[in-house]
Amino acid sequence: MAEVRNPTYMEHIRHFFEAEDHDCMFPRGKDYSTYTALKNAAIEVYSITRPPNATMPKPVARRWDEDRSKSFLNWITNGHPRGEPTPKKPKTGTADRVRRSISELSEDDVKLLIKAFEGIMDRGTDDPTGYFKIAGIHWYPNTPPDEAYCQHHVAHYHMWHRAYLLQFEDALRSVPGCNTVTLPYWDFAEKLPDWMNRKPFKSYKLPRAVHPAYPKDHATERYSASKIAKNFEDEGILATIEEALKKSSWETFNAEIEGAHDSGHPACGPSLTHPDIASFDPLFWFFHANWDRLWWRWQQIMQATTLWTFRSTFADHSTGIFFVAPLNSMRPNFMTADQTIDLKALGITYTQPDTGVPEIAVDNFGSLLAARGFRAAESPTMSVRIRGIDRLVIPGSFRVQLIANGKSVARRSFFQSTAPVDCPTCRDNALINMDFKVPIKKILGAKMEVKIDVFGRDGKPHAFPLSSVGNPTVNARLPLEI
Ligand SMILES: [Cu+2]
Repeated sequence: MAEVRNPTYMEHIRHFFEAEDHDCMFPRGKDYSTYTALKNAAIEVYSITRPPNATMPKPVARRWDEDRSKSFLNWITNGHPRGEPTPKKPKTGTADRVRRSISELSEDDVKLLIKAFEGIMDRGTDDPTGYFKIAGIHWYPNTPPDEAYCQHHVAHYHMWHRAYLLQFEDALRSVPGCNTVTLPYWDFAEKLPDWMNRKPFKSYKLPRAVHPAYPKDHATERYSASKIAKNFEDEGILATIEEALKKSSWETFNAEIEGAHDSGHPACGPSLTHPDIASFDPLFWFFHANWDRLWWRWQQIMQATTLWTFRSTFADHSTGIFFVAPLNSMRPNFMTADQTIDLKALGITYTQPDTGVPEIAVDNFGSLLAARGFRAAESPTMSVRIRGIDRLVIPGSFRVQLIANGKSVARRSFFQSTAPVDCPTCRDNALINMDFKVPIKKILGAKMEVKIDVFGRDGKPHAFPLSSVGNPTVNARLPLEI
């Protein structure tokens, strides 16, 4: 490689280190795997890797040449620019388990999937490989505070669900004759196929009560395929996913994609609306396989498919603590969070629809160097934050809307149980903010209001007064450009 005059961390520098380098240095307390860590250690790294007297990397064959060393020095003298990576096209690749879109399944594939689902649904309610027991891990009948497994709005949200899906897929494959089955995903851009309205996918009947509100024989319910498609459109979910995939930092991607996920749940039907019984609806599994596929898609685009490259996308170095023992642990008996990152190493891949690669977005709501000058965008989007919503008093998933002159201009939902106050994870994170991006044209001069609706067990929204949720405040910012 020739010397790079203007290298950036995301495009060049992070790739100067191989997994073996991190594996060797990390246990000795030398963490060079995130932007902040490497920036702080840059001079030291330069001195130990500089030819001809380098001491690192250990294998002589992998020592840095003059050009690489000079490129690294250029990065230091230019002020350690983070920059953006060139997005990479997501690929399917080879793996033991290829998870395909539900629309890609042949008639025979669907037959096999039916057999596997019925096989685990027929198992006893105490069988750890049975549908009831596995679905019950998500919330009811495991009511907090005794058992609260489910991870939402926390660092392990994606990792926990990846491990959970794997456990479910293993159960499907344990049904005799079904050892080749893989969990398919539901690409939200596609309408649900007709076979989703047939047994055993249409609904699941509880073999025993899980809560007074959900007695034995309660059947899960969801909306029609066309109503679901319309809800996804109205809630702007596909657009939010597209935006999330452009974010090059893990924290920003994670927050945006989980926001889209939160709006997706109530869009599907009454049972999926709240975590309480969401995973008993068979659609839950295809719905969540898609969120997992989208995470993997993002990992591929950002070249963050291994633990170390994944860490290179952390905007905040301290995010890394959640991937190191003991904070990496996930209950019940799941693998650890760091073990979920490399899906390929787990023998799994997803087919990825060819929808191109996104342009990486530069976050212009952040701070710019004043010395470089700036200007306001010509057709700007305003960033609006509703701050300090006390979610513990809201009985279930809820929706927040921005209303301009009586018309809804932006909305987002938040996914939570009907009794958040019982859950220690929710209590730790009681006051939340909701962020919206609104084209300023839509709200200029308009009378603005904020409206919160809580979804009932029947999925219907009911107005919830702002005064009862701690009187949240509004912050608004305009983006700047260089
Ligand atoms: Cu979910």
